[in-house]
Amino acid sequence: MTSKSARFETLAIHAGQAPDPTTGAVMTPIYQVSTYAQEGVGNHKGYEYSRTDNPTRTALQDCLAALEGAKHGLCFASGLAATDVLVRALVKPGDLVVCGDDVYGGTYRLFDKVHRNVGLKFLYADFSRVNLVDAIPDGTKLVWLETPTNPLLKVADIEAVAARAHAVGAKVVVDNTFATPYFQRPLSLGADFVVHSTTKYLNGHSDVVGGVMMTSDTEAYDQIKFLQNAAGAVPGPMDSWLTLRGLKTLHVRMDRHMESGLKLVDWLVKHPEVTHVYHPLLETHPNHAIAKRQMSGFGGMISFELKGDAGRAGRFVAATKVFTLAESLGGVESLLEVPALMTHASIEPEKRRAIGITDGLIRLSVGLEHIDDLVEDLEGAFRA
Ligand code: P1T
Repeated sequence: MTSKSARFETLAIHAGQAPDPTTGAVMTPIYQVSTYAQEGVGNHKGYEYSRTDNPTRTALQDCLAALEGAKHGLCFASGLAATDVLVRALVKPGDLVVCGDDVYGGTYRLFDKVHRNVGLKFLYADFSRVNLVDAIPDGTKLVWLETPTNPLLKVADIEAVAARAHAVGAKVVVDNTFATPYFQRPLSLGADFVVHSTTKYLNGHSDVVGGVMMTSDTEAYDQIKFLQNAAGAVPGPMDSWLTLRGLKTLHVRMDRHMESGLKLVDWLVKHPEVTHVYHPLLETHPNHAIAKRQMSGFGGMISFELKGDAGRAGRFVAATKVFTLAESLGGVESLLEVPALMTHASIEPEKRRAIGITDGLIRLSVGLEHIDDLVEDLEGAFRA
């Protein structure tokens, strides 16, 4: 077994994965099994039933926890399943949750249309701008943030948010899906929990939907593990295995996503048909200094505003040939979409506009194709 002090690249390939003791298989097998033989009642080898634990899932959980610098990881059937269980484990009806104002539309939908109906209270704040004392009032029990945010790529100072949250006795969850632990480690900056949609960069190949939550708080982990088993939204062995395989190249993929992303940002900033580019590593980004301090880089997510009306954005995204018009992100293939009409359509139009998600905003997930093909593809769409 790899030592916990090994470097990121080594952990991504080995953490949680010793050669199979029975056969010597170098890669963790897909334990496609629902139940496990017991020699006598309760006398088993650590596995009873695959909702509770499955060896392929255990390997994935341990590898992810090692990458995030967490003691524990728990995987779920989707990013939203992880979010749902984490919130239900940490707060109860009547408790106040303060959430970033710019989060994935499905996260907002879960909080506003599901959790609010069972008595949780939500406040939304722009953690990248507001005074944190005003944003996180006394009595707050949980602070939920994405940084960088989806889709506006706003950056919050995780250390400052955690300091204020802890001062009022609240726990902090960072959705680290966009940055990945390769570029940002929220637990080392004071966050209590990290969640990911593993559907995105962690798996990286757009062939699995999954989620994970990670923490070093053993008491909270026990509660969340109880709920993971009690509610049962777990990933199957095949999905766990595919994600484990994807993780092995995370560092290599992220370096290339970043290289191509930065080239496209440079090109878009100078493009006469573009009015605004959102990217945390742009020096003109309002939170650039925090981004430089708390992230070692950033991958291939870029949002931008096109000159002209929303209809032009619709024509633009339908005209690309290498970039596929689709929801999701973080895969080897390039994707683009219009958040207002797609990933963030579940946010009421007036709220969306107030946050800054215009109907003409376009979001790119820059994949690993040749950069010249990507530039030529977008140039063709600008002319369409
Ligand atoms: O799709 P799922 O695996 O359930 O993950 C939800 C989720 C959580 N957090 C963030 C930051 C996300 O971006 C997502 C999913 N997002 C998309 C599908 C999207 O295209 O933005």
